[in-house]
Amino acid sequence: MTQSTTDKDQLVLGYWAARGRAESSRLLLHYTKTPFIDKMYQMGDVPDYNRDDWLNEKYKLGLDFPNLPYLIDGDLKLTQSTAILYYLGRKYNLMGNNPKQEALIIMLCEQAYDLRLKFITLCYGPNGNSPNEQKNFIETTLTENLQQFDRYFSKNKSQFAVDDRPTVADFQLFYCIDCSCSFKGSHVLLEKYINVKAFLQRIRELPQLKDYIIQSQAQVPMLLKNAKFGGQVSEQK
Ligand SMILES: N[C@@H](CCC(=O)N[C@@H](CS)C(=O)NCC(=O)O)C(=O)O
Repeated sequence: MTQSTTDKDQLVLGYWAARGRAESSRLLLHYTKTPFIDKMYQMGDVPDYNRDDWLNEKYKLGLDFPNLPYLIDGDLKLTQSTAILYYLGRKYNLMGNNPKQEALIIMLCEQAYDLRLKFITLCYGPNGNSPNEQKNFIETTLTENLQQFDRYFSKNKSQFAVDDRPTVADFQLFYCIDCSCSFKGSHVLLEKYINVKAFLQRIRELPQLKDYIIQSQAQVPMLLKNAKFGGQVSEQK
């Protein structure tokens, strides 16, 4: 991972030492082989989850709306994870070839993000570790979403989500669906929704991403340390 370097022209993507809201952009940057500083802030351990590593810098970076993730690209200083993702998509020509494709990309990204939001709401909530709540999530939210994504992929004639080459949608869909299938028992659904399974596999096997995905899943937790589920690497599939 590109943790530190001295080139001041390099992009800087700042986030916690977690995949979280930064990972789709990290996937894009790795896919495009863009050198970048993957600035990871450390959160303290239980019980305080000290945030000083970030707070010491938060208001010194010149961000209009200081938050994580942030992106610094020369004089452009951005926050809001989807603004960052779409900016990188435009910059690296991964936002489709026409307005129709761009609209589909945004729809898919937001749809995937909504699923992930429901997943993380459970993970950070008091019942994130409850097998019953996890089972309920799998049987309701996850089933409904995978069914819809599966139907979309079965109708879609292109090789990737909206085109014959990857776009921003592929990184967001991959990351959000893959995370949301982390509870024990989710794999049964992936055996049923084979178009979703095939899609995830196709992204996982992209030569530009293969090693990075294995490495980040092995080393970087999905969520922050204060999550009831997903804050430790050991909880990952
Ligand atoms: N809507 C924002 C939410 C950003 C956000 O909530 N960031 C969390 C981590 S996921 C954070 O810890 N921000 C640092 C802060 O609030 O100072 C986005 O999508 O980027």
